[in-house]
Amino acid sequence: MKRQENSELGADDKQALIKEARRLLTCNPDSPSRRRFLRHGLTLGGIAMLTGCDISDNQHIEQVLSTFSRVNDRVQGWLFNVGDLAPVYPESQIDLNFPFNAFYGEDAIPMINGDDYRLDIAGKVADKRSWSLPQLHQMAQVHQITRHICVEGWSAIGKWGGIPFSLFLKTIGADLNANYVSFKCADDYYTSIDMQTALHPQTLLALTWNDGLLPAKYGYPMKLRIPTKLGYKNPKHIQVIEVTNTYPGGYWEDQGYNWFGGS
Ligand SMILES: Nc1nc2c(c(=O)[nH]1)N[C@H]1C(S)=C(S)[C@@H](COP(=O)(O)O)O[C@H]1N2
Ligand SMILES: [Mo]
Repeated sequence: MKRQENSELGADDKQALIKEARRLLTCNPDSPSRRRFLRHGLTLGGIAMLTGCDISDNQHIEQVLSTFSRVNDRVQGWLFNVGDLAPVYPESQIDLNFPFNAFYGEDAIPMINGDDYRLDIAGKVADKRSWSLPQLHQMAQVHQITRHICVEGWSAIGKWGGIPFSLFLKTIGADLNANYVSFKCADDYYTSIDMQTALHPQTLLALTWNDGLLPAKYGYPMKLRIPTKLGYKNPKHIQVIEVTNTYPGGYWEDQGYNWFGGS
């Protein structure tokens, strides 16, 4: 399936968008999202629309998410402005009991030996050499505190550190005009993102969580942290990164989850 991002909205898309916006406006008459929506009109980003609703209320998150999952990828691509930043939070708001989630239980978390771990690079990339963990840790590292939002109806704030993914892609000589970056994980999970999201300033190849090594349950030795995307677009235990023009899909996306998966 070929996807188009940021292309002109068709009449059907506009109809769908207006319908969803109307639904959002009526979801809670007193919510900040309603006020924000009225202030920003249709230029309001998907992020603001989502976080504008009371995000500490899980029922409300689910309500808003189900609204968004009915909006197609193209409309989401249009709502999502490349420059929009996901909210960041102070250290005091970090959730120390961060939830674990995967398509299996905690007993099946892949145990990866960091000493012989290699990150493989494939596709439209100039330098396909694989990476060891020490090599990755030697690259420039940044930290960010953001909210992870899962479609199953929970969200939590965490601190992740690692390499800005745009820097990594430039370092390996990735074709930045390619459409997709795909990820294959140690547990057979896979997902893919559009190049604009890959290059977003907050998209991080995360090696740490709360200033320590990324724990096994959260994706050791490395995950992609994308605060502008829902949880299932954040692959853990990454083994292969591929730059491609062929739509790669994803574990949940191939079962009907929205591919764009913006938050
Ligand atoms: N490799 C791998 N990555 C994955 C998943 C998975 O099952 N396997 N689940 C996704 C989903 S649905 C969520 S909500 C988050 C959960 O991340 P956490 O365990 O750090 O909370 O990981 C995402 N990435
Ligand atoms: Mo999730």
